Amino acid sequence: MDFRKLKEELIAYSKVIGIDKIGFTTADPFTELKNRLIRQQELGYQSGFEEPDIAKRVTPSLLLDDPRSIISIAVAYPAKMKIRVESKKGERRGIFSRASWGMDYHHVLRDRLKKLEEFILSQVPDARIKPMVDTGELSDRAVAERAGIGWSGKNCSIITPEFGSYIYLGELITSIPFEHDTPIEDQCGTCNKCIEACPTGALIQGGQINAQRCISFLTQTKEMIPDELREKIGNRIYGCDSCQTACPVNKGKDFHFHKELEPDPEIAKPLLKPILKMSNREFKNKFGTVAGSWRGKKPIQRNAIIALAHFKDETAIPELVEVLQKEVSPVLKGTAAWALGKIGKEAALNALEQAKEYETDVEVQNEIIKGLTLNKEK
Ligand code: B12
Ligand code: SF4
Ligand code: SF4
Repeated sequence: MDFRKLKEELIAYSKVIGIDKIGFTTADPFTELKNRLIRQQELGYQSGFEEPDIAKRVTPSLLLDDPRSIISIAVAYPAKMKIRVESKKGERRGIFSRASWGMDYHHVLRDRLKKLEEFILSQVPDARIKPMVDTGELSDRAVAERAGIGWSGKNCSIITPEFGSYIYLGELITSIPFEHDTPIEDQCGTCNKCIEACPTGALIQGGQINAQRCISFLTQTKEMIPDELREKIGNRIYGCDSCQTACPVNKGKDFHFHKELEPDPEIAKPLLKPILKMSNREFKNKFGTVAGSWRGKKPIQRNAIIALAHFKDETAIPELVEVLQKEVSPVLKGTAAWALGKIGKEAALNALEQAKEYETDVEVQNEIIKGLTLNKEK
């Protein structure tokens, strides 16, 4: 079999099926990454969403028998909405980060990887292939970097000269010894804009993140968010793009190649108040197809409450009082108490004072007291 020819055919085919960049690398262990992962773990900088088994993360041969190559793919996503919706006084909106616009990218990339796999199998029926995107063991970025898709930026993202960093990544581990591509040279240079732009100081230094402080991570947790970090979330209800919007390489980059990735502005930038009253079914109907719904309704509701506090939206007081009085989740109740304190006004103060009398949950009580203090400071 002429694997060089097959590689050329695969590259040509990838363009037909909606892959924007493809690269090939060896299936050698990721030795530098291994040390990095151990260090990140020691420092407590990991998010906990990563595959916990470091050996599997860095050793393709633990994932596929006798692997000979890894094919990395990138799919570019839009940076701007074609249809704009405005966040107005009394009708405030939250924002999902760009990586959660349009259809959940896991489906989109799995579809592309499946097509590539089928193509390979049509030529090499006994090939062994293992696809993965995001939830797999490998570091999609480390694979992409080594396969020459882009360089690893100081903001941690893989940056392509063509599409910037607004790309999703996925890969196929294969048993075919494809010729490998060469990595791209780091082009960050002396620039430091992403580190300066990070609202929480989560980027410790170029290429190193403390995920526990990253807003993207915080918006995906299920617990109460620490006060100091709550203040920084703004109106982000899922994910964060600040270290990418600050990046000069992304300037003017806005690609609309894939109609499945086109955002519906009512979903990607939704009105905040209705989110607080949504049933599980309503939530699933509205947000079920986007990547940002993977943790369920409550984290998005908690983030919507924080966003309303950020806007000091007085018109949201009735909804927030209802959460404080009727919600079961202590996280939502507590966050609503804090938000009522931030917004101020008499109705908010009255609701907090009432709740202080009957609330039995310690965590919620703490937030009520905090809310009362904030409210009285106004
Ligand atoms: C856990 C995770 C997170 C965590 C932690 C992020 C992080 N930076 O580690 C949180 C929840 C914070 C997160 C946020 C985001 N994520 Co995320 N996430 C992942 C996941 C599941 C694992 C990442 C991981 O293992 N991190 C551990 C670090 C140590 O390794 P790494 O970043 O993968 O690899 C690099 C470093 O190890 C570095 N490195 C290795 N050795 C050394 C040594 C030195 C000295 C240095 C400087 C660097 C260095 O080089 C590697 C290659 O770049 C991947 C999917 C996957 N399976 O890989 C998606 C993934 C990385 N996320 C992705 C995206 C889109 C995001 C967000 C942009 C989403 C958003 N808008 O909110 C943000 C960006 C935040 C940021 N600045 O990184 C994309 C990245 C696409 C791209 N262009 O790079 C991925 C690949 C998902 C996908 N398949 O498309 N994410
Ligand atoms: S995603 Fe936001 S919080 Fe996380 S590192 Fe980038 S700018 Fe900082
Ligand atoms: S903002 Fe500057 S330093 Fe950060 S990733 Fe982009 S080019 Fe690199």
